[in-house]
Amino acid sequence: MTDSTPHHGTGPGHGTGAVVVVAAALLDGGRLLAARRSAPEELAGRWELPGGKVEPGERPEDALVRELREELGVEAEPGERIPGEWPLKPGYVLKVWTARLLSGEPRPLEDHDALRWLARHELDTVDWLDQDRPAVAEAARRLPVA
Ligand code: 523
Repeated sequence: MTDSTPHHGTGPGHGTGAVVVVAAALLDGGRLLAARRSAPEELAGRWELPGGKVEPGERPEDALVRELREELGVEAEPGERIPGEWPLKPGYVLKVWTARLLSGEPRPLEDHDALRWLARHELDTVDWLDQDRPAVAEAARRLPVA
């Protein structure tokens, strides 16, 4: 970034830099929630940590709460940021937070056609999006071994 680069109001979405996609490692009862995408075609059938794009002017944690409400019908609270960020398609970057359920039982309301709560030893049983795998591995360390 240069000193002359404006911090707000230009470029796609966020003024500077890439559009941030936030995703949640939703942890409950010693399990992690995996969500199977129903679209677009090239991603359908692959599993992801649920989330979506941060809107202009929106805080990433607020976007996370909003996306979980819209996509899963639950209220959730962001926890710690999982260190790292992962490039998606050009101009998009993925950032992940742990999250805990405050209320509701997740349902695949939009963007997904299946949900699974996975114990640590089950994490390899779904076909995760490649770009989600490092964060899933990191989230796994927060799950009980048994
Ligand atoms: N990813 C991704 N992993 C991941 C998410 C939530 C998203 O790789 N855990 C990618 C998939 C898309 C892009 O990030 O290429 C945007 O995610 P999407 O479509 O879930 O974001 P939305 O819901 O904000 O998008 P719109 O439906 O277009 O508003």
